[in-house]
Amino acid sequence: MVNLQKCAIIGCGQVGATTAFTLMKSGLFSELILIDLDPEKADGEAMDLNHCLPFLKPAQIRAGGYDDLADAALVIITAGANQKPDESRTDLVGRNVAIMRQIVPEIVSRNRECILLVVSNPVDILTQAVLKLSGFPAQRVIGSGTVLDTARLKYLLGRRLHVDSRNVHAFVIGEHGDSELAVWSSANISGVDIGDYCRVCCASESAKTLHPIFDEVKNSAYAIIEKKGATYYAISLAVLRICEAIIRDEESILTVSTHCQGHYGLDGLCIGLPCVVGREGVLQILDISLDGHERQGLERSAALLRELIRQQHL
Ligand code: 6V0
Repeated sequence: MVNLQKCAIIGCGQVGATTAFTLMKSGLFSELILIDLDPEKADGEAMDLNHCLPFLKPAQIRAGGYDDLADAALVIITAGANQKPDESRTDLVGRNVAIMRQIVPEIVSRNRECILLVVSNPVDILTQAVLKLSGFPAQRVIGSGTVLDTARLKYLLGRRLHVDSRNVHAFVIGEHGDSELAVWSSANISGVDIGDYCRVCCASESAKTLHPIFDEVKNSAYAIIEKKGATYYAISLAVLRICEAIIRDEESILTVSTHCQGHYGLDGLCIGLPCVVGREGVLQILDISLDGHERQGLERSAALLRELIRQQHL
């Protein structure tokens, strides 16, 4: 039996440490285990985080080894190389697949009941790798997918249309990377079609003038990495959101990376799609309607991922 109050994070770099901080502040888990190739780094992060506890809800936060994750309900993988300026996520594939080959057998030899949440990039390929290496049911191997990209689109649309980004409903789907796409055909503001919303509330805009915003979404990581070297705050909240959906069995719709078996005509690959997420992981992939242009974009994104999967023998 796994302990729903316990989570392990593998990789305590910028994303892993920020995720640990975010999870600790949320109070979602009462036990956090930090594991890193560099045990001193994990220990230093645990010490720093523990010093927050007098300001927060009680929790146990400690550096550990793989034996410590035997009863964790969730194992989050943030280990691996990150992008340097001018590198794409797919440039990381060989290095990070090799790291998954080290990590996953260590996890599954101790815990076969947990949910594995992959954050390292290229996240769709690594989710596929973790799925294959773990032998877990597909619903319990989840990638953070395009949850972050969807948040970036909501933020930018909200800012442009002068509306709370929580009232913006629009999905980014496909590869978490250069081939991802925005599903404009169903984008809406609290149920009002985005084109209609522009007409009623924001006459200077139209569905068409908003489309270039998506380039900014796609290039966000490049822009941030160019300026400060890495991205970690927003992804940590995206991870928290996925963890909440799982641990509280929320049945929330999130664009996580999941293994497709026939959905959207795609088969045998992990890719970001709107999914219902709850205690058992991905409960359902939603087959939302796409227009012809979006369907082609998704197929192009899937073709790119399929080629990387082939090259990596996954
Ligand atoms: P970082 O700061 O270099 O941290 C990586 C950590 O992984 C380091 O502490 C390493 O010691 C550790 N590590 C490496 N190999 C192993 C191993 N075999 N076992 C255990 N630990 C290991 O990178 P950062 O934290 O910035 O990024 C981590 C990953 O997250 C990268 O692949 C990023 O590209 C990816 N991101 C994914 C995002 C998403 O939306 N899915 C968003 C941002 C970053």
